[in-house]
Amino acid sequence: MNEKWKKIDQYAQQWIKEAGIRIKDTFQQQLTIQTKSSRTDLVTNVDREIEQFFIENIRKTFPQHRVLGEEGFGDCLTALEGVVWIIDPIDGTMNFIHQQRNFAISVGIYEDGVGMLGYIYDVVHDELYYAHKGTGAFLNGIPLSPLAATSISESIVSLNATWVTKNKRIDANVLAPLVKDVRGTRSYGSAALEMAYVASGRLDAYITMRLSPWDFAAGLVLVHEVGGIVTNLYGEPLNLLGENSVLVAKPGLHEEILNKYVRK
Ligand code: 2AM
Ligand code: CA
Ligand code: CA
Ligand code: CA
Repeated sequence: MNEKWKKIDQYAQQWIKEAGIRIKDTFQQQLTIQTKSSRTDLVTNVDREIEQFFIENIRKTFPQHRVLGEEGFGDCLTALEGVVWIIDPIDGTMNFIHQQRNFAISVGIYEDGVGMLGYIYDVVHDELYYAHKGTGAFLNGIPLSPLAATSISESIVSLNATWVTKNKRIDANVLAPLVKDVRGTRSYGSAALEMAYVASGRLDAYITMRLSPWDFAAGLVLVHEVGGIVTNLYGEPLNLLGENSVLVAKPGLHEEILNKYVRK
């Protein structure tokens, strides 16, 4: 890693750990909870405070860098030139509120649209998933192994039950046969953690119908570094400036899910 990226990486890790401590410190406090687009789309004062913490630090230390953050304190981006930090201060806000676990800080750092660094920090378990383009992926400093092929019948796939019941985004019959054929399904409620679980082999695939760039920016770097595949549900590259369906999977499994279930 050259000096420029070493410096960015050092600051990113320092701020992520500090943000984790700040989040844990709020566990004893009363949260202010509001809804955004719907009754299930939640935000708290902590989501906002943590995003602002990152943005203040980035602006002070790297004034040329730009920030895309879920809670809207960053820049309004229409293109991805230069260095862009894509930040989700708390991914899994509903879990944060109800469970005080199963959430993560997600930070992806891109240059001219290319993912260079990815961090997913599981605050409660103190597990930092980290990847640097071309150097590999790590969990608390230990290298993650390249992903090996798995069959559908031996795989654990993460998806929300919403996508196999009547919904606005996908016919409920498309993914129901997949749910029957796999060894098991799971749903953790944090896209970033679910991508980190695919990267670390805890899951074999993750499917969802609606994610924004801050949900997957870090996970994309991480999964690519271990040879996993990330596309939308139609096999196309993800758009880093808009909403996407997302299919993350081990190499052969990705193709099999697309060909046998989605495109059939
Ligand atoms: P969030 O907790 O940062 O909002 C929940 O299934 C997963 O989907 C979480 O990673 C959540 O991120 C993400 N998500 C994306 N868009 C969402 C929305 N409109 N409402 C709820 N969760 C959303
Ligand atoms: Ca949210
Ligand atoms: Ca999110
Ligand atoms: Ca969030």
